[in-house]
Amino acid sequence: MEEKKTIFSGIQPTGCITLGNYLGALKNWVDLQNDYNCIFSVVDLHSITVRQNPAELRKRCMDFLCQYLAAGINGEDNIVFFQSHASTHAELSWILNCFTYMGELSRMTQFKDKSAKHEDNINAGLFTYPVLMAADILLYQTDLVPVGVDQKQHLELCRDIANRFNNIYGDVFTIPEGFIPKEGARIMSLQDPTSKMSKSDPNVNGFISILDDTDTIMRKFKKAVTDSEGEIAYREGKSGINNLINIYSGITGKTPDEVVAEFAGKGYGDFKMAVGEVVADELKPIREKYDDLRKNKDYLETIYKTGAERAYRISNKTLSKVKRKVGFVDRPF
Ligand code: ATP
Ligand code: LTN
Repeated sequence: MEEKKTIFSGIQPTGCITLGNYLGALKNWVDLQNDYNCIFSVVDLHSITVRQNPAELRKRCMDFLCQYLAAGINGEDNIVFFQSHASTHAELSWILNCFTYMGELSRMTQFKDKSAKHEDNINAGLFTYPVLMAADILLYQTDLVPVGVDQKQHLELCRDIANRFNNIYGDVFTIPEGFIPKEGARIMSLQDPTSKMSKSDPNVNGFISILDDTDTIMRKFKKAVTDSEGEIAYREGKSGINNLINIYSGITGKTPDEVVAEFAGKGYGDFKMAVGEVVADELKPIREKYDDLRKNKDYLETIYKTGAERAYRISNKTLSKVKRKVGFVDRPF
C-alpha cells in the first residue's frame, strides 16, 4: 500500500477562531484527516509577533487546542501540539533565516498590513514570521498545507527557501503544495465585505466566532452589510452578497451557481436568515462538544503531551540532517 502523504497546518492563538478560519482551514483539516498523516499545531510562537497578555495567551492556547478537537480533529490519530513545545521549530527557523533575503521578506503583504496596524511594534519577529512558518512546514517533509488564500504568498516563499536549500545541499526538504479551498478561501467581514474576516477585528459584528451561540449568529447575519440592488447574484461589485453565497457554499458544499438558483427571487432578509441558519446548525455541535471537552483538562493534556513528543521526534530527524548538511559538528549527547 502506498504511504499516506503528510499534511501540516496551524492557526495562531490570537482573538478567537472565526468562521473564516473554519472555512478556510479547520473544516478542510477535518475533511482531509483520514487520507493523510496530519500534524496540526497551535502556532503560539507566531502569536507573540503581536504583544500578548501572558495569562490570556496561556488560556487561549488551551481554548484553541480544544476547538480543534471539538471541530472534529482526531487528536489521537493525528499529531496535535503547541508549536513552542517542539524547540526544533525555532532552531530550524534560525538556520532558514540565513537562506532568506531581506528583499523577499519585504514583499510580504501580511508584513506590510501588520506593520501598518502595529506601527508602535514593528519587531524583527513580524518581519521573519514567514521563515518560522517555512520551518514549521519543512520540518515534517510536508506534502500538503491546507490554508486560506491569504497564506499563498507565504507558501510560495516556503517553496523558494526549500528549493534554494536543496539546490545547495541535495534533497533535504520535500517541496510542499498548498491546499486552498474554492469557496471558503477568503471569507470577508460581515460589516465590511471588502476586507477579510479577521479574528483581530475590534468590531465583533464583523466576524462569527465558531463558539458564538445561535442567537448571536442570527443577529450578526441580520446586520450583515450587503447592497441596495436587491438581487441575489454572484458577480463583481456585490461583495456582501458574494460573501454570503461563499459562506453558504462553504458549509453546504453547493456551488455558487446552485446557491443563486436556490434563492432566485428571494429577498436579502430571507437569504441572510438562511445563511445564518446553516452556519448556526454547523457550529452548534462544535460548541457543545467544546463546552464538554474544555472541562477535561487531563484529556487535553494527554493530547498535547503525546502530540509534542511525536512532533519533536519527527521534526528532529529533519533538523539533524539540516545541521549535518550545513556543517555543524554532531551533538555529543
Ligand atoms: P489575524 O486577523 O489575527 O491576522 P487570521 O484570522 O488571519 O488572524 P490566522 O491565524 O492568521 O488568522 O489564520 C489561520 C488560518 O485561517 C490560515 O490558514 C488562514 O489562511 C485562514 N484564514 C484566516 N482568515 C481567513 C478568512 N477570512 N477566510 C478564509 N480563511 C482564512
Ligand atoms: N501564518 C499562518 C499560520 C501558520 C501556518 C503555519 C499555516 C503558521 N505556521 C504552517 C500553515 C502551515 C497564518 O495563518 N497566519
